[in-house]
Amino acid sequence: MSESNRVLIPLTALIAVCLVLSAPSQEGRNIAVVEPGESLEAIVRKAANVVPADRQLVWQELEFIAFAHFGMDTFTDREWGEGTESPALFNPTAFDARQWVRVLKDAGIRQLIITAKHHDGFCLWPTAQTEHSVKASPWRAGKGDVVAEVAAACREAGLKFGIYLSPWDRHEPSYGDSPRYNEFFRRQLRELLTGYGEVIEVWFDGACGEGPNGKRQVYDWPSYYAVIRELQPKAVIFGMAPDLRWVGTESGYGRETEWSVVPVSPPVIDLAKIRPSPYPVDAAFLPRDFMGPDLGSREKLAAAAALLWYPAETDVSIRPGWFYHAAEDAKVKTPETLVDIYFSSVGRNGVLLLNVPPDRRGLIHENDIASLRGMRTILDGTFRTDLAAGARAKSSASKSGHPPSSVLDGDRETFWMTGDGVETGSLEFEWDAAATFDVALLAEHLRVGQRIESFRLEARAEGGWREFARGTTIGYKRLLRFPAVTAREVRLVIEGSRTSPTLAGFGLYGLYKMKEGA
Ligand code: FUL
Repeated sequence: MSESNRVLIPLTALIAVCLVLSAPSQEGRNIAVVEPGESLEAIVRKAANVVPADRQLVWQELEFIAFAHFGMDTFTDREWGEGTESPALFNPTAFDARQWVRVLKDAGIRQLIITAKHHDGFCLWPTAQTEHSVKASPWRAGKGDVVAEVAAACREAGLKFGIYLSPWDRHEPSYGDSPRYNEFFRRQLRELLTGYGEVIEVWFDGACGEGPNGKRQVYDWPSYYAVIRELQPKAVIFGMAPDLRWVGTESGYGRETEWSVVPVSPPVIDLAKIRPSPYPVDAAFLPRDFMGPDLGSREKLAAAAALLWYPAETDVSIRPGWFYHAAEDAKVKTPETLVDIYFSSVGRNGVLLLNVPPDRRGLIHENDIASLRGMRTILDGTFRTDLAAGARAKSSASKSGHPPSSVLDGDRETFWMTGDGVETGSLEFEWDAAATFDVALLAEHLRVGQRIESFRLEARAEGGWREFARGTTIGYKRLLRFPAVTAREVRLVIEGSRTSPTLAGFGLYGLYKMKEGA
């Protein structure tokens, strides 16, 4: 059995797991159980061989996605409605989902998640489960369907589509009568997952309250996952679910050290319930937020009962609030702040989920559009020319079939790798003429796992190699900014890795300054 397969064997499920592993797909290989008495060294190597499920990898490759908080709160000027709002208030005057999608696509965003229902319970689609929806509103004489128009606009423009269905529902009378509300919620999920084409992400927060009966609602998470897996098997589930982890802040800034493999132990995971299936964790996982500053270091791994591929999604709003408020029109984040957030989320092994809340017209506001355009100008200007592309690459040692030139070919499927058991290494890049740069991009090949723990970048100067940047984790993508360097030779030194490190991409760029183009 190969190194990467050896990681996943809860003894009790040996045979069935081996059947799953024989498939070419990555499904079912995103969790590894730690055996009692296993050494730290063995656990670390095991963590380095946990891989994303296919749906997690597809999501990661989107890099930059959007949220549209739109609904009753847009018209009441609130952030959290109470559930008593009259549907008569919902009446956008110039609703145009195509405008949203155009603006987002131009900004380089690849998916849109709509708030189909927020905490106030008002539904943006004509659900059959309650009257508290667009069909009771004056908008389009009660014949409108926001979810349908957004889904269609996304499909037309080639954007992926996702839904946020708030479990907390302050309107629904059955809320708090747990079995009844769970059934109501599953029915709503069914409507959304059958009536609107492909849904690629379902977003759950953990907000929870008491119902009119004075009882706290107990959500039946595994039964919600089952509906999603049945109806949209390619969708990832965010937050209160085992697919995607909330990064832990709403600032847009991820951790400098961001491991996609995190240790899980009871009560978060019930080892007896892990099943060899494409969704091995669904029945075993007790959802909660993972918020500490260090989630995946060796020290944390040492105490793990299991190791889960659980990557970070970094959500932030372009405005102070999640919903549109006219009073915040002058508080839209600047292009420079959005770029800083991009570097600190996408550039730190996360996916950026940027909320752009449409206004009362049902349009993205001009100020938000201007900021997004400015951000795109800076990002395009920065990443248009990869100065590393024309370099000659050589390395300390590489595994056969994984030459150093693989990191410069723009293809994430080809990658450089050290020989078996070699956990450090270096790559050198050389040009005919000196280049000047102040941004570096590094990318691991996640299909074999996340491995690199520490690295430095050096430029050849008189008297030898001089360090100009360093970092810890890389993962899907690591972006670094540093004072400009001019050099003809650059070296990446991998100082530590959990097993043989890989590198699928390497780039050097000059950060675009807004005034140059203004
Ligand atoms: C939270 C909600 O309470 C906020 O209103 C917002 O929707 C944010 C994205 O998620 O859980």
